Amino acid sequence: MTQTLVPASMDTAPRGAYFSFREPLAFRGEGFVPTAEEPFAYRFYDKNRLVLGRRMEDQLRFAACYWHSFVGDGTDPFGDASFLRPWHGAGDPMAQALHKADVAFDLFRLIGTPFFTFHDRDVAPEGATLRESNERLRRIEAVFERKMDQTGVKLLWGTANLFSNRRYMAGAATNPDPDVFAYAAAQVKNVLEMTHRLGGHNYVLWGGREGYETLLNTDLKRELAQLGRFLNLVVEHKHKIGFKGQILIEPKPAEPTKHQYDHDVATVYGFLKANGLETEVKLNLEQNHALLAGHNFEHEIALASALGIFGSIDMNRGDEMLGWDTDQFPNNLPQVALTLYEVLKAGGIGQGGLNFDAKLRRQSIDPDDLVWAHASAMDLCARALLVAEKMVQDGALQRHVQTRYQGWDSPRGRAILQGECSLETLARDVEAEGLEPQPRSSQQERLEHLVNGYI
Ligand code: XUL
Ligand code: CO
Repeated sequence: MTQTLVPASMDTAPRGAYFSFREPLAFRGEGFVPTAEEPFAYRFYDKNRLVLGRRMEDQLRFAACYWHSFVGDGTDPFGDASFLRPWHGAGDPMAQALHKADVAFDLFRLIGTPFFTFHDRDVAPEGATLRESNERLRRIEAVFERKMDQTGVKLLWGTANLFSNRRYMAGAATNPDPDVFAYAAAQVKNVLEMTHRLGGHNYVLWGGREGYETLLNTDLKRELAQLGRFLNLVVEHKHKIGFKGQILIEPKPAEPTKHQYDHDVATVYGFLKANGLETEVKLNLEQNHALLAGHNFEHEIALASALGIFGSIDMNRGDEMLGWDTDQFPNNLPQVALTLYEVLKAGGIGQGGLNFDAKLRRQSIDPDDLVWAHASAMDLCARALLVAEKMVQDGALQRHVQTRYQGWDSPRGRAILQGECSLETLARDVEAEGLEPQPRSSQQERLEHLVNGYI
């Protein structure tokens, strides 16, 4: 049955109706004292403040995500929806999609986030056919265009949901059935073009179902080849339509599948190399995905940067005691400071951004909890950026690293790296010189003390 399509121009909720906050949150500085009239103001997020020569807003490029904040209903494996948003439950799904868009853009306005992100299925309900789904998406696109125009909020990235529908249970690009590959390709084509029309700065592919549960039913080699083909098609189409944004893969080791092909930065780099895509595709790194892969976030950012594939960030956190993807809002200052230090060392966030791929806890059921969660996370990141700025400006950490490797500037160090030595010549020199290298302290504790001083 076809659902009624509500005209794109019909906004269903007056601005500000959903949240008790009415006016955009202000920056009031560190001395801010909350009052009943103004319970929250930014203490650190001063978007125009210059940090290492760039406006804070441009250094951080915050984005709020559609899925957790407006689609998520608080359901967990043991319990039903707890948020009870007015656009959830029974009702005309297109009218609900419009209501959701009104509230989403009102949140963006209140917290002052310059960007947002979405999956196709977050913003418009799936239809009976792909054509119908695309038509519905087109209606929402018109609403987005108008709202983006009115608010100045921009699109950090769009993406296609290739994991929720049961057709994708055995994968999208890596499905044993080429019809599913074709369907996924058609879906990505549509969202990539929509992202392009909306001026998106990036397009993300997260392969939640691109993996497997057991080798007993899986041809791993074949699936990897399919995935390589798929990604090549995406890159080809990007160039065909003239999309200037970055194509980003988002690594994650597991969940929902047991083994995911885009495990971590190193794995994805190997995959890109094998498919000749290492200069075409970059990475969207997520804090909690790094932890699940057994790395810390800094490692993943530093490695991606070293390999030239650092693209963007999904900013959230896990829980030290839980080994699954809890997607919590960031709240740990030292952790985020070290993360942003690596981002600054990587040359900044570039065309990417800090997307809050984070969700409220199931018991945070008030509409205003969405405002508090985002605004607190933004202020925390701003504070962390100021710490990272101090780390860069002071330069003591960087100087230590430089000194530690300065031997490589010696004639021997250069000769080795320039390929002027062989095992034979090195062995001869060591013997002739009676060489005995002298170990030096790496001073980890002193450096950790320095970092605590910046915080
Ligand atoms: C899943 C995840 C996704 C991607 C977009 O863990 O992070 O939400 O960010 O598909
Ligand atoms: Co993510």
